[in-house]
Amino acid sequence: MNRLIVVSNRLPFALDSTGEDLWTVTPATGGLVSAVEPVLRERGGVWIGWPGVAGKIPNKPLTEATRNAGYEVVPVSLSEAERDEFYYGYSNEVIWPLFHDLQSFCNFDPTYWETYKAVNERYADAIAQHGQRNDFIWVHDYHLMYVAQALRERSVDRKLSALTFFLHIPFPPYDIFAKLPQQQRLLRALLQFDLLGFQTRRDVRNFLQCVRRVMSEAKVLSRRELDVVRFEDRKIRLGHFPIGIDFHSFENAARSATVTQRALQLRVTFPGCQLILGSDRLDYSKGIPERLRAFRTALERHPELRGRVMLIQVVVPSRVEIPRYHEFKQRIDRLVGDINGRFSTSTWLPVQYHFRCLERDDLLAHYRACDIAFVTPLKDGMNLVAKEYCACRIEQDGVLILSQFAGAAEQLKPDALLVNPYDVEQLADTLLRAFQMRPAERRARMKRMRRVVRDESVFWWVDSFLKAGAKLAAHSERVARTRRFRFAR
Ligand code: GDG
Repeated sequence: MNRLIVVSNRLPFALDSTGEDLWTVTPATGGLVSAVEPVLRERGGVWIGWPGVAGKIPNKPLTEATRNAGYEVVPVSLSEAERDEFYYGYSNEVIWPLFHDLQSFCNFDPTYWETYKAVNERYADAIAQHGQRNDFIWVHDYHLMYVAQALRERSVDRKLSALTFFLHIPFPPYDIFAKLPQQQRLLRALLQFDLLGFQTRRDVRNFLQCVRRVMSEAKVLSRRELDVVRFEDRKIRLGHFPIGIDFHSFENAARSATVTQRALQLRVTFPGCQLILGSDRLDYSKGIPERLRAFRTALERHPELRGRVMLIQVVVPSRVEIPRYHEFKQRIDRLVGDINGRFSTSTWLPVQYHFRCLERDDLLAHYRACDIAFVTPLKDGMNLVAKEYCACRIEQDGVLILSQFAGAAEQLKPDALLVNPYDVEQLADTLLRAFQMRPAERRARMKRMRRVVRDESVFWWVDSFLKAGAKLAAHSERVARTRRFRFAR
C-alpha cells in the first residue's frame, strides 16, 4: 500500500506559547481532526499542517509531544500577516461564507488571494520536501485548493502516485459561486487534482454545474461510479464520499462508567425535564441564533413546554479574532439572556449555556443524557455532531432534529425530523413534535439511524475514498512504467 500523506491547514495538535520558550501542545478539536486522526493513527504516514501559532515554530515541543502519535508530523509555519490574509482572510472571510451560501458576509479583499496562493505554495514545498516516490497525497479542505496546481508547477506530481482532495464544506451552486472574483482560477486549480471528493451528491452536482458554466474547455462525462471531467489532456474523477465517525469508539466510550455517571448526574440535576442539546463551534453557519429564537417561539406558542424542557447549548469558541464572530457571540449572549430573563422561574432555567469546549467524556455524557438533539445549521458539509449523538444513544432512543441543509440529512433523512433552519415557526413546532413523540417511534427511528451511522463509519469513508484513489494510483504507475519502458527502448 502506498504511503499516505495527509495535508490540512491545521495539524491535529495545537502549539501554544505560555511564556518565553515555554510551549504547550494540545490535541486540536473539530470535524476534520475527529475524522482523519484515528485513520492515520491506525495506518501510519505523514500529516503536514500548521500547528496554529504564528511566527517561528520551535521543533522540540511538537516532536516530543507527537512521538507516540503513530505517524510523522510535519509543521508548516505562517507569519502573522500570512495567518491574517490566508487563514482569517481568504479562507474564512471569502470561501467559508461563500460556500455556505452567505455571500453578503464575504470580504473580497484582492490581496487575500495572493497570500492564499503563496501559503498554498508553502504547503506544496513541504510535500515536495517530505514526499517520496509513489506517496498518495490526500489534501483536505477549502484552505488548500491551490496545492495541486503548485505541485504541478514544481513538477513534483510526477513522483507521486495520486493527488487527491476532499472538501469538508459544501460546494455552492453556480449563482453563488459566480460571485467569486477568482472563480476561474480556483476551478482551474481544483482540476489539477486527480480525484475530487465531496460530502454529498448535491455538492458534486453544484461543482459540475460550475465547471460547465465557467470552464468552457473542460468536458464533463457522466459515469456510473465516479463522474469524470476531461481537462488539459487529463481525466479528473469526482465523487461523493459522506464522511462518518468512529462509531464503536463513541459507543464504547458512551458506555464507560465515567460517562454513565456524568450522564446520570445531568439527568438528576434537571428532574422532570426533557433535555434538548445544541453543540456547535461558534459559527454563523451553525444556525445558533435561529435555534434560540425557535426555542423562544416554542415556549411562547406551546406553554405546555414551560418547565418541562431545557435547552443545553454548548458553544465552542472558534475564530474569535474575526470581528464578525465576536459580534455573533454577543448576539447569542443577548438571546440567551432574553429567554432566561423572560421565562425562568425559581426552579427552572430554560437555557443552560456553556461557552467553552467540553472535555470529550463530558460531551458524550451530554449526548447520552439529552432526549433531543437540536442540530440546525443554515448549511453544513456534513455535521458530525448529529452522527455522534446517534452513536452515543446506546439505549436506542432519542430524537434527532436535523437541518435539511446539513450534508448528514442525505443519509439520515427518513428518520431524523428534517427542518428548514430559517423557518423559526416550523422549528418550534418540530420541537413540540419531538417532545411528544412516543418511545416506540423514537426507538424505531433511532435504531435505523444508528445502523446507517455504524455502517457508513469513518473507516468506510476512508476506505471508499482511498479505493477510488488507489485505482488512479495503479493506473498512473502503469502509465509511468510504460513511459519508462518506451524511453529505455
Ligand atoms: C467541518 C465541516 C463536517 C463539538 N463540541 C465539542 C466538541 N465538538 C466536536 C464534535 C465534532 C466536531 O467538534 C464538530 O464537527 P462538525 O462536523 O459538526 O463541524 P465542523 O467543525 O464545522 O467541521 C462539517 C466536518 O468538517 C467533517 O468533514 O462535518 O460540515 O464544517 O466532532 O464532537 N468536542 C469537544 N468538546 C465540545 O464541547 N471535545
